[in-house]
Amino acid sequence: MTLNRAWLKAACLAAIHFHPARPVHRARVAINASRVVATGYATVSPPAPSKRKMADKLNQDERNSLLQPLLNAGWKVQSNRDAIEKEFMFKNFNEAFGFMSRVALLAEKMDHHPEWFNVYNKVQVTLSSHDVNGLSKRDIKMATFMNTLHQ
Ligand code: HBI
Repeated sequence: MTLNRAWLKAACLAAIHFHPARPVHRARVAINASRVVATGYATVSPPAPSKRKMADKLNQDERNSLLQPLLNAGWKVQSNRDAIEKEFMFKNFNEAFGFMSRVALLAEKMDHHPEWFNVYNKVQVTLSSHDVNGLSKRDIKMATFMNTLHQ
């Protein structure tokens, strides 16, 4: 048997052995899954907020000091949630999307993302920190950046 044919045979055997659709492989996965359910380890509670992130949740003094400049600049605290919101208007869609693009770069850098809605030249933004279920310094930083862009 030539070397090429030997390699091809080995490759075929490997493909058969590791193919995910292979019944044995599926069976093993099913057994593992049933075992997981049977042992009750299937549900995993969400990770508790890290100490670092909890540390940046706004305390009352910080709410009074850090939030006030934002409230003076058009941000509002939502009535039914520990979050802040603001509606930004731009000359056109291009300006609005440019704003969103720059904020998106910061969001990725911070690993902290706004909740927002855009239609044409309007961008409605809500900021809150999901991992601490409320406002944090990350929201203050992002809101301040947005205001700087929109001046
Ligand atoms: N964005 N607003 C906000 N709040 C978060 O807790 C958050 C986020 N973006 C990414 C992120 N957390 C990651 O740390 C993962 O928890 C998704």
